[in-house]
Amino acid sequence: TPPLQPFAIRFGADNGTLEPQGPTLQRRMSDLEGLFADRRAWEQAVADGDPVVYTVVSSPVPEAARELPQSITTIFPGDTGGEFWMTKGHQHPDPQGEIYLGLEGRGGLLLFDGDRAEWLDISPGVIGYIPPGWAHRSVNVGDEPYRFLAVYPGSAGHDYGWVLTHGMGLRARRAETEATVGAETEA
Ligand code: M6P
Ligand code: ZN
Repeated sequence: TPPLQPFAIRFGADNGTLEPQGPTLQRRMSDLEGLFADRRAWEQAVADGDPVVYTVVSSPVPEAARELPQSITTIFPGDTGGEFWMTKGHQHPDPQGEIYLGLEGRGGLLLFDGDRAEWLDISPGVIGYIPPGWAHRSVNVGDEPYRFLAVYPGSAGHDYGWVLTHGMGLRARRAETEATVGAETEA
């Protein structure tokens, strides 16, 4: 397909929409198998109505080489076995950078290069930079929806198997006594 023509995209920072809009997806608890530390709590949540954990709406810019797609992800508030709701997380098979811009709510960006793990607090107005070669996962650490804009190279791709094999180095847990960030080393 030939490159797109110039066009404007209106984004609704307060409702997570993009206009014009491209593909959208919804990830339910059952789509997050093997990712939460507490498997029993995950199974229970799937049995208990399999809630939508997050949604992703994309602009019409395709995931194709040299294009620059964008998407808005909304992670709903919650925890499973004390671990905050989060995206699956992925590596880019073609290691290229990405940026996330916080739009609403309180979240975090968990980064792991297979050796070092980093945690960035993301709130409205904060840009998190994902360098090439770092797997990335987003986490909602608040009690309202957490929403961010992602901008990434169209040929970067998504490798989800890497995270299942290597983990993400850290987990974000709800503290026992208060609902604040608890990023802990993986057991
Ligand atoms: C952001 C971008 C997308 C990604 C989405 C959900 O919007 O990084 O490329 O698909 O988050 O994350 P995941 O693919 O890990 O479920
Ligand atoms: Zn990515």
